[in-house]
Amino acid sequence: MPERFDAVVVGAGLAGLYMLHRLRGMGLSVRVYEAGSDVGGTWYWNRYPGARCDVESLAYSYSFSDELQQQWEWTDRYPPQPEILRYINHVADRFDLRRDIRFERRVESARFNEAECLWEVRSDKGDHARAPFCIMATGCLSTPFEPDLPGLEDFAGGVYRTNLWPHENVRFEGRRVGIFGTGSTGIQAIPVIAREAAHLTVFQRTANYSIPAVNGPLDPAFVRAFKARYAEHREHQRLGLSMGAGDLEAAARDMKPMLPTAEKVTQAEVNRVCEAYWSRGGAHFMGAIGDVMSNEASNRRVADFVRTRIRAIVRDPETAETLCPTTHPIGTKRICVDTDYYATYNRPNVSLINLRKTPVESIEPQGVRLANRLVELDDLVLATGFDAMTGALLRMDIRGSHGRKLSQAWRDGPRTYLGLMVPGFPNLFTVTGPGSPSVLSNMVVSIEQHVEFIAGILEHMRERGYQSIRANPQAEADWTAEVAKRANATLYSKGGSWYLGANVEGKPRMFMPYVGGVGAYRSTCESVAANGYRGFNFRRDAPAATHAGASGS
Ligand code: N01
Repeated sequence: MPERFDAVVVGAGLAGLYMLHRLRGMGLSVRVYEAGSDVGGTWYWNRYPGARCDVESLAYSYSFSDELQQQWEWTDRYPPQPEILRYINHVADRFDLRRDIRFERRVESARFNEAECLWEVRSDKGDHARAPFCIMATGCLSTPFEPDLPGLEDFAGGVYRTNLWPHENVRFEGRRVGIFGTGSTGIQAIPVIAREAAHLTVFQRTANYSIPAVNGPLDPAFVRAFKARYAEHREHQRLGLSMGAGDLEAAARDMKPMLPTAEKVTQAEVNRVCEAYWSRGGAHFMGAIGDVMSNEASNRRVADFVRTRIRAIVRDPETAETLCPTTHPIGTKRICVDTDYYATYNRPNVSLINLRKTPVESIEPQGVRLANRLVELDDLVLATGFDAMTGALLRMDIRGSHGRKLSQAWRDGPRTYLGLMVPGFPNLFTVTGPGSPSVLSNMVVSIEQHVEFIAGILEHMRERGYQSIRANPQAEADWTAEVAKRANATLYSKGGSWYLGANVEGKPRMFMPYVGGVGAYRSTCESVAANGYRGFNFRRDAPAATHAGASGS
């Protein structure tokens, strides 16, 4: 027997939990389905050694409850995964969220029942929920990407995927470990595994730019001063051009890019400015030069600075050269933030294989077969990333009006209105979907904004007696064009990154996140709302009825 709710939410990570809290606050009945055995989303699955957020603790947290933000104590400048997971569990308990969540349920299908204006949501465990609204809080980086490594299933040792890391403690003492992947995840895991393993071999396909985190315990006096002005800091995150993240001390002092461009000054001047940001640490480094993401000459100079730093840290010149990124402009693949990443290659128990020179032929039971030799290994770690942004949505069978599949609607890439809705899929929302700032921003800032916007829409509908909301196809087309225009004005398209779907063979190449900044995006959403939710069509009757409902508001 199907169960009936006002809304079904898929996912119990930071997005799903806040969505549940907001909807419940509106008096709605909600069912949340979560594939994991507990809350946490990305922070539940990604338990690999060294996992840590690269947005600062005091920013990477909910702002919706002042009591919560005042009372929760973060330990480090950048929060480690176990601490974030504790925080999320605390939130779930504090707001009594678990009672509406069904764990270990992977949603397999969501189908719109046109006649009754309901979503029919089914899980792999046989659950069947019906609700007028369905909200996908499925995360942007939640579907692991399985690399093409022939023979992997024959490997005799342990195979550990960073994004499906076992809950029990994995020990690498005395073991020869190999790792694939030098993105944000690999760069965090490599220094930690290297300290434990007998030997670590890094199989690098693409060298990446990484900035030292300069992590450390938070100074209590700094935290006190920061919390005294939390509201101001939150406002800065919401409206700032810093994508809602950045260096909090700098934000506190309203630090602007120190040079508008690197093009017309000497490299020495560029180095001086970059050095100031490098020594402060973190992804805020990308704010040192104003036009780094739009001017190739500026970008090259910043990249040159990073390569100089790599050569200064890594003692073996050949290893240093292999680690110097040359395949893409800095920032066009997500900038990495590390602790001791480059210095790890000075350890005698770490070796680096350049897969562009010696590709993998196959994985054999004893290790990795390269063109010139076999690297014998006891364990393999795969830090090979995700089918980002669309993966989690497309692996469900989502069907909207007239049974149209989402996979069909997105055959040429994800097209949305504001990253929130897809035409033809009434009453279905995506939290931080493609076409919104999402992965280019502090995710918690973007999650809160989307959840509050969706809650606002539902309130608007309730007040006016509307039953359905649909994104207008023209609004979707205009917004998709705007997202592309913004991206094309930057260097992002030159990165060949997962932002473009480039890491997954056969995935349509389309720059998915909105690069215009969280402030501009928020103003757009506010203006849409103030104009009766421009671009959305509302109806009072069930959509199958012949009478055309109100349009706009
Ligand atoms: O994944 P990635 P990730 N053989 O796609 C390599 C967020 N995050 O998990 O570049 C050999 O960036 C691949 O090589 P290449 C953050 O947004 C945040 O590291 O395709 N190598 C690449 O090196 C981040 O951007 C935090 O040539 C293969 C790597 O695997 C996003 O998650 C921490 C291969 C994949 O890198 C994803 O990061 C961690 C093959 N067959 C992650 N296939 C925070 O701190 C793939 N690779 C918040």
